[in-house]
Amino acid sequence: MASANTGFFLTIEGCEGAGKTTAVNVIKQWLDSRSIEFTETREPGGTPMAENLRSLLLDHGDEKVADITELLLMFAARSQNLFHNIEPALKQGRVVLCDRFTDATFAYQGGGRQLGVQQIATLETLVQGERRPDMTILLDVEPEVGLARARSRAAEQGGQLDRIEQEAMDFFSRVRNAYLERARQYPEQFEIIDAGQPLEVVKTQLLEVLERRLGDR
Ligand code: Z5A
Repeated sequence: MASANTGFFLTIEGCEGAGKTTAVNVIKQWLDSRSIEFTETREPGGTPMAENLRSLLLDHGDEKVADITELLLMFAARSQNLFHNIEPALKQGRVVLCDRFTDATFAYQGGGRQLGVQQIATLETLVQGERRPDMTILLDVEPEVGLARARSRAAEQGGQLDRIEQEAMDFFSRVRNAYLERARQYPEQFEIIDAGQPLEVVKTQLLEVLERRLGDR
């Protein structure tokens, strides 16, 4: 359990349509209800420059993005977010709530793009030093289910899927497997919630995790 006055770095992960946005809102309400001070951010993004990098990464363009370029831009954005948001907030003893972090790189670039673990781990140390999430909530869902949700949401909003969302199903199966492998490797960091369940069940389990891990703040 985390005690008050110590920063706490909480990240949310999952494949597309797992319900991260929904979960982030539940967590924010819970933190507010406890008067726990928090900083919310997301990756890639979180600062003006990192948000520009996000657009470069997700927008469709004519120029094919090399896998290594994608990897380096993810870490470039992360470096900005750590410098401007995450590290200062943790030093002030705040909870940092981050929608995706480096486990997404291990899952998408490592698993999805098959870049492997080693070079990502090297960049992780370069960019983050010792910094790792204190807790990661992994919303685990079958890629077919998550993508169907993401597609229907995009259709409802009249938008289109972003560049990465347009990958083939086996890409997302590798992403999911890489996430589950990370969770197996770091059981103290990860809390897995079955996000294929109805929203109310997911929400109840989320609140149980928050009480257990952050309840004494
Ligand atoms: N990326 C990467 O490759 N490497 C990295 O290092 C990082 C990121 C950090 C942007 O991420 C992209 O960047 C992402 C990975 C890559 N890949 N893509 N594309 P993002 O997090 O900003 O975007 P996203 O993954 O596409 O998020 P999303 O589509 O917004 O998913 P979500 O937030 O998990 O879903 P949601 O909006 O909460 O829910 C989707 C819909 O499903 C919505 O209508 C909900 O009402 C519904 N929903 C949610 N939960 C349920 C349940 N339980 N039942 C029924 N319906 C539900």
